[in-house]
Amino acid sequence: MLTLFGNAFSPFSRKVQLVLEYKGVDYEMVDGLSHANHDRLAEVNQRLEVPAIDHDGLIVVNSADIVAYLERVFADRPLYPSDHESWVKARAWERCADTVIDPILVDISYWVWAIREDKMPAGLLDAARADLATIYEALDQQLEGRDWVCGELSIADIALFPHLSGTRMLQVPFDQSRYGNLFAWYKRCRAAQIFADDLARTKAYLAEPASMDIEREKIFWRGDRIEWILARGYHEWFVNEIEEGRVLWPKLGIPASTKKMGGAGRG
Ligand SMILES: N[C@@H](CCC(=O)N[C@@H](CS)C(=O)NCC(=O)O)C(=O)O
Repeated sequence: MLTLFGNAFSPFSRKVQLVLEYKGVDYEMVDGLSHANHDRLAEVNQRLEVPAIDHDGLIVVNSADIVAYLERVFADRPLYPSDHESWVKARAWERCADTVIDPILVDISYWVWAIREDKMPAGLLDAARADLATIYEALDQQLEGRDWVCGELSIADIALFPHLSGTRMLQVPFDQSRYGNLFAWYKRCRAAQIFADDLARTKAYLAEPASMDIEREKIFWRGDRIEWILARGYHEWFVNEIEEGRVLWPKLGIPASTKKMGGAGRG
């Protein structure tokens, strides 16, 4: 039995769910960010982050580790390219999605979904647009002459899609006139069943009242997201957030020695 502790609004959780769907793995989904499931999530991930999976009692946390685990255990329909160069590229784009694109988009999203009375600090949206433009440009070049980021559909496409699907709503879209290859790729993704299903799940989740049962007053701040906001000069704003009590810190994510929390081999 495989349980995904996820959330339909979390790009990392969506990445893992897309992989499960692509590989045709049966799983049950628990909304790990809902207040109602707080204790269940704490049992599998001390950091209180989604995604995490429980596969017959073996717990795996962190999306890239989960996907690597799924790739080992469910080897059919591989998502990492077999040739070395494409493998390196696919990992690099997965990492870029996780650690570069996610921080920018999430850091400008708080004024959309969080409960707050202030406005986005001046210049933050422009900083996001400037940084994203360099990423869109690189992706557009990478997609020249290719249907998918690394040739065949791979983890690169799956990791990027959930983030890029939110860019219009966050007012940082990639225009067809400037980024034709990227725009065509996004259309190609949307036409594929797994991505269409992913968008439908997120849309349905946002429309239901249960989606309000997550923490929306305090922001959960972790490494990459802090790095981007500080690197763009918003340290005073960030310190004020801490002083005003609007920050939630992740707990220490130390692997436990028991099978339930650990990384020991299965079976
Ligand atoms: N490096 C982690 C990042 C996961 C992450 O940032 N999860 C966020 C949701 S997107 C989370 O669980 N935040 C806790 C919260 O918002 O309370 C991964 O790749 O799985």
